[in-house]
Amino acid sequence: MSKVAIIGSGPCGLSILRSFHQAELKGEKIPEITCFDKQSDWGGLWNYSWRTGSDQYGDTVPNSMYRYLWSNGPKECLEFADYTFDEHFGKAIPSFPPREVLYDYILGRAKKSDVKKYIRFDTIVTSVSHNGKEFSIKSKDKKNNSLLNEKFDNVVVATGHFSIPFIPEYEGMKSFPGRILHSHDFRDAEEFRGKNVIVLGSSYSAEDIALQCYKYGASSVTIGYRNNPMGFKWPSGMKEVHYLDRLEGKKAVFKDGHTQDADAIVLCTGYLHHFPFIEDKLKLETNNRLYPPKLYKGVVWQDNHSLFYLGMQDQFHTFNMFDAQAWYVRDLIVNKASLPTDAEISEDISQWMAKEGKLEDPLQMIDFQTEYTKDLCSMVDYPEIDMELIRKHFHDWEHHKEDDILQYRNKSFSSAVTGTVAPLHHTNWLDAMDDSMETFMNTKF
Ligand code: FAD
Ligand code: NA7
Repeated sequence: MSKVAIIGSGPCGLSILRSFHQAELKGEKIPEITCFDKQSDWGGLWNYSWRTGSDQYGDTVPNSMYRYLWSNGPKECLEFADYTFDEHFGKAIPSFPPREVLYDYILGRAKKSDVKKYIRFDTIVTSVSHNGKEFSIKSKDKKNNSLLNEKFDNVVVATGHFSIPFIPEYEGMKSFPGRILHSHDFRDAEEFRGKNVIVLGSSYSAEDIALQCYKYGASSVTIGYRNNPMGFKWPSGMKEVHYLDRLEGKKAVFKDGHTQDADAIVLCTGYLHHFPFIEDKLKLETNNRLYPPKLYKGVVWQDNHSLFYLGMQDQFHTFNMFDAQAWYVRDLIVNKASLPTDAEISEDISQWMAKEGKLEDPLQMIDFQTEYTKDLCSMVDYPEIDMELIRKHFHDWEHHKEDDILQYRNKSFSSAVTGTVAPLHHTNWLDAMDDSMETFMNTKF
């Protein structure tokens, strides 16, 4: 029997575990599976940790999620086709749940699939290499401080790419008298109540952390964009200016001449695709983009077809896209699907990357990733899901954000699997200070 290693038990790792379980239920033969996770529990980033820096074993903490994080897109866009929100919660719930609710949903499916038995927790993969025939994986059981070196036929890298922060330096940082942190280490917006906060960046982390600070009572929030502003209609107390030039004591001086006294600076400057444990010839090298290079169908390593990467794209689509990727990878591993020639693989990758290069705005990017996900779905037996409706939802969501960035989470969407229309939440997101699942669920919608 072939042996498969899955590195990571976040949403992507759980998707591929689920895909094997589904095949097994149909009576298909599945390989011998080992899943490694350096955390002590599953769910990846959704398994919130208060920790920053390193864990009790001295290993870096992968988690980048923070308290009060609510879904930043409609849950209907990420719903699993084979495990709906209705099935999990037994009733319709609003479209933008807080983290704990989504975590519960992810785990609900994982528990039903009985896949925990495959996962070795607190076990970090320290080396992946290939000798032309098989993979060697070195791992360390952090609890027992024991090392293992094992052989595998296939490796699936599902380690995520929002864990290792990219941290730039600006003039004056060394003498800045306040707190400087990366969004990776941001845990609780309450810390910034009454403070003047500078947020650098113009993507999802900058947007959400700036809004969090506003919501939980920061005195002012000044966002410094590098290339393009987010351009939302920010409420009074928030503004967007052009890029930090330098810090002079506690004064932040921006490229457009704007100045702002600051108590704290949050660097929302993105993350690195960082795989120090993978040997160079197998290592994905990319920035955060919709079609990383050298990955056929976004998942198969071009130079070694026994190696797969899941979820390495910049993400509009998430959980059901990870599923579509996982189902395809599973079919390749069990030889239910086959790959075209090297020339065709190369051509396919080039075509997708050329299309990606022409994308001009978020709506086109959404369309691109929807087409990509549809392409994968068309190749596998993933259950029916209306990707066209999801595309429309994402477009509407973008428009809602443009209309009012403080209100977009108060909208309702319909399920692309069941058709269920989400009820409106009892409290507007801006006024909902308690993000616990108990409070969120303990109401009649
Ligand atoms: P992860 O969730 O990062 O899981 C990777 C797993 O791999 C971890 O458990 C880690 O411990 C393990 N691992 C890593 N390296 C090793 C190693 N060497 N050995 C063993 N194990 C290892 N998506 C949404 O759909 N909605 C949202 O609202 C949303 N909000 C987000 C907010 C933040 C702050 C961030 C950073 C991301 C957000 N995302 C959101 C996107 C997120 O990327 C996905 O939802 C999802 O978590 C990706 O799953 P993953 O399995 O690829 O990676
Ligand atoms: P992203 O989406 O990769 O965005 C990174 C941002 O960082 C982006 O706006 C960059 O600006 C900005 N950046 C990068 N380098 C710098 C420097 N040197 N100075 C200033 N700004 C810089 O990461 P996020 O953390 O926002 O989002 C990651 C995930 O978290 C996402 O999937 C969400 O669901 C939550 P640019 O646009 O290039 O001008």
